[in-house]
Amino acid sequence: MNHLIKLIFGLFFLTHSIFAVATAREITLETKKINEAVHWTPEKVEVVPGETIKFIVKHDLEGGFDFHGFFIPVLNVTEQVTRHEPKIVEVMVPKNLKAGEYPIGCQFHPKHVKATLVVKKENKAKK
Ligand SMILES: [Cu+2]
Repeated sequence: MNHLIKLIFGLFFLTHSIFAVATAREITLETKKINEAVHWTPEKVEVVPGETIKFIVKHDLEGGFDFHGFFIPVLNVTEQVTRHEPKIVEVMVPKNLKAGEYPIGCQFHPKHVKATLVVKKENKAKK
């Protein structure tokens, strides 16, 4: 009986974790130096309300700051990304988040050029 319960729990967690992996969409952002300024790139990141995003955030620039901030206020994301230590940030885009453009910045460096989180309307992306 004990084994059966363990098996059932095991199956539950297994299917649950497979589901989580399948639904998170990976988006990679990295620091780039353009005209002496550090940017988050790509410039635009498109998401749809209700989806789960797995951000893979990289800072591989040599020289300059050893770390940068990964700051998306609208998604309550505030992280620190150290050189050569990619950071994985998994977050769900709220279903009720209004379509529009929101900043992806760096909370440490005011001159760090922001990228833009583009929130699309939910049905548009399914066409
Ligand atoms: Cu920065």
